[in-house]
Amino acid sequence: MTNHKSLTVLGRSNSSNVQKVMWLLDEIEQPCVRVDVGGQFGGNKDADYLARNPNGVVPTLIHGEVVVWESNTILRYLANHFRASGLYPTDSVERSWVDRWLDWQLSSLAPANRDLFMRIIRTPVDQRRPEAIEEARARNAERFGLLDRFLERSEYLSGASFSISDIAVGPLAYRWFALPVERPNYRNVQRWYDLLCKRDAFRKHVLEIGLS
Ligand SMILES: N[C@@H](CCC(=O)N[C@@H](CS)C(=O)NCC(=O)O)C(=O)O
Repeated sequence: MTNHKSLTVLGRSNSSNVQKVMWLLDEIEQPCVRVDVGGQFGGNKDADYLARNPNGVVPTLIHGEVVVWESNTILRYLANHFRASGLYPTDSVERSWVDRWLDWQLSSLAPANRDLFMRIIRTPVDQRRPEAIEEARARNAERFGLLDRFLERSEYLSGASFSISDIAVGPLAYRWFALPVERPNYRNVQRWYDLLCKRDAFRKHVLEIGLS
């Protein structure tokens, strides 16, 4: 589908929530402009930013006159708008298989994953607390263990094909694999993650950005 309204993503490239949006835009071949906001760039607490996104977090999507925030909502919006039904099915049952993992990512995996990331990458070495890191590691191991059991019988998170639920969870799986922590041998998560690593857009927007 051709796009006559411009797409702008406000958010720094090393934010996992921005990465989801950039990854999907690449998958559906929609060009966009990304503007560095948040983190070291700031701007996300400025009045004009807050007028668009009252949470003061990134990402925010601007599509012509339309403003969308909450990264998983942005994924659904883009998939709907550009009719990417392969990535977000229109059938109500199949759609629920995608939605449940989007909700799981936001409510269950993200808090544990963010905690582990912040306690290592965003904490100076001399201030790191091993017991807090271990507690966050164990919570992540428990979440990925659940995923591992599910992926025993499913190629991707929402069934036989890749969807926006894989995009939502992928950047956090990258952090789990890249952070210097002990991991149980989750064969099914590893198999699924290897599939993600074959995708150019995942490599470009997640792997090549790295941990920062
Ligand atoms: N649930 C929100 C979370 C957004 C969020 O927490 N964004 C982080 C970056 S991943 C943020 O804006 N942090 C403040 C900053 O970058 O300055 C979403 O999925 O969009």
